[in-house]
Amino acid sequence: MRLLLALALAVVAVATPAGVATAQPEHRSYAIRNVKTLEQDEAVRKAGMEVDYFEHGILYVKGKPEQASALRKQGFKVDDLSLTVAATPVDPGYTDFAEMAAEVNRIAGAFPALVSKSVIGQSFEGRDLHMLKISDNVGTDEDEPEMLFTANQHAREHLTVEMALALANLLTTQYGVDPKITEIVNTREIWIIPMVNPDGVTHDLGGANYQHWRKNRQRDAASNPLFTDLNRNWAYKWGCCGGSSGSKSSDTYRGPSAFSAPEAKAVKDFVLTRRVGGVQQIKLALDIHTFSELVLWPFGYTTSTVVSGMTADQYNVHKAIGTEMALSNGYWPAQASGLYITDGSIDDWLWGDQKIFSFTFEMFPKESNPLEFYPPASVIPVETSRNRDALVRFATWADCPYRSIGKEAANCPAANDYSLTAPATATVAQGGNTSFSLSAAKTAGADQLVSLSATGMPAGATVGFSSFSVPTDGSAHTVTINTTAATTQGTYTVVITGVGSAGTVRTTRVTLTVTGKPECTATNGTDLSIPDGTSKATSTVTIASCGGNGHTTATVQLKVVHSYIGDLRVNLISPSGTTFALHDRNGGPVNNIDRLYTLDLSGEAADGVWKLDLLDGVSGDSGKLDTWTLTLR
Ligand code: 0X9
Ligand code: CA
Ligand code: CA
Ligand code: ZN
Repeated sequence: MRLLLALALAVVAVATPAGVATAQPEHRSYAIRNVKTLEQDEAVRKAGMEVDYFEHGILYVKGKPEQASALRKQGFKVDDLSLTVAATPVDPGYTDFAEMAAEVNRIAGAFPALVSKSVIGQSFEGRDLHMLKISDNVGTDEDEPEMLFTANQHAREHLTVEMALALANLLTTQYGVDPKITEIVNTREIWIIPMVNPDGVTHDLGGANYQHWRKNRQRDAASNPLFTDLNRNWAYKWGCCGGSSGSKSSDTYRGPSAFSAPEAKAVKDFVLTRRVGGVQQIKLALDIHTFSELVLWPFGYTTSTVVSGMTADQYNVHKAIGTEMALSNGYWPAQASGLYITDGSIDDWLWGDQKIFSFTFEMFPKESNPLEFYPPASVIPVETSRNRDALVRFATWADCPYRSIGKEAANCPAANDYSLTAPATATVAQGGNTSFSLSAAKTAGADQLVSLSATGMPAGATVGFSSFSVPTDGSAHTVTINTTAATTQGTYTVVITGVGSAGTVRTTRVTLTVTGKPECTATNGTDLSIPDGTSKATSTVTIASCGGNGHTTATVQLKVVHSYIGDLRVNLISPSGTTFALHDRNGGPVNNIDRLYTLDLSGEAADGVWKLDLLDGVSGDSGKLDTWTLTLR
């Protein structure tokens, strides 16, 4: 339960060596073990402790040392988590407020044609909230899809400001160098707010050691603390659902009212200025956090996927774009509430209130370790460049996020428009070919001539069109997909793209199933329980007469039902004994795995017994292997 544990520890500025001046904790964090019954739970609450959350039979609470000793006398095992946090010296390699301000000014000065800098407001303590706009003709509000990047709502998540600044540097220094970056800067308007919580950052970096500080530094009229978790202060379903705290000392204190925090309010007010003629210009947003290596999307306040304010299509767009980014950067994709319920978070508001497709990154590290939020600054280059490709892909959807599910004609109509239609599915035997019909039909404006192409084909397969250029008159044309004997069996999403003579780009998607040599694939669908703890479960399949080696793009389709996949390791072991890691403790507390893994098995003889090892690693979880299918060629 790593991310949550880190969250629970955070409010307490602790374990600094004697003599070092630091904020004294008002409350300490405790873990109360073996809370099994409601009566025990009740006893803890009666002792006056504030419950943060419950996980793996452990109740994480905050309270006073007297309350902890009272509970110990009643027989509870109460661990003082404060004592487990090591003092970590501040690493000067991270960007502080003054350095961030200098850097945004430097970037704006160095690229005046591409970058403009502004200040969207002030923090509680009066620090400027700096923002960059990056686009061609940056001084003009062009009719280009806009994107918003925010970072460092949480003070101690210092890697996030580095990510925001690295993105600004990427977009500027690579302009005119990297064609993809040039295209993004020419066709989008990108807003970057690298440090949403400068007071918190300044506090966190203000001593010899980090302060483990998360919230802002707000105080009430009497100067009493009103330190607020900015990512619980947004108005959409604010405080609705147990995903934030009403207690001022809590690390997830939501504030006295929505947008009570000046930093959240300033970002909100800026976003509202991007409504032009009633149309929100910002189409995509990313809020950057650490840690756990996750890509999250709304809603956080509910575990329902489709709910009032989120249609199935809208959920699927979030999922498609989020999953694409996760496949690029190696993070785990999930709906935000799969982690834990949050209410009043920025992404719920950006979507729920403004219909901006919004995402949250939780950056490095994947797991908690003694360093938690504070990896050495030496990780900055690798952990920021790691997201480069994911962010480039992200930007490509900004013109019409619905394109990610092939529904742009319905959702992003153009003046001159047409829809492409093909069957939803097609099946082809390995080495054979299949044909289906395709048509382009005008829905608005002028007739167009549409040139066709396809992506997403299996390796070695080719596509043919009866005509590469078709009119938007609805007439039927033929698409043929040819495979070879080496084409890997499996399921593919073939995206057929049309570019109309008036510039309108439309796509249609065909789910293509390649049925292969049946001797080269095997399924074991027998449920296998995964023991809780350190002994592994092993499932096997036997490939008897495939012959030769596996393919470079062999696959394992894996379905696991498990309460905490962040503890789970899943390895594939070839007949010769080589281990291939499929899942290595990704995804934190997210439930279940239902995923296709692609592996290079070309160095492994196909025939023999293939094993799947599943190891839970940590106690407190239960689960089972549901089914798995190995496809070698
Ligand atoms: O709790 C949070 O705000 C985020 N985790 S962190 O450790 N960086 O504090 C997770 C937010 C996930 N929920 C939503 N994005 N809605
Ligand atoms: Ca522009
Ligand atoms: Ca604009
Ligand atoms: Zn955070």
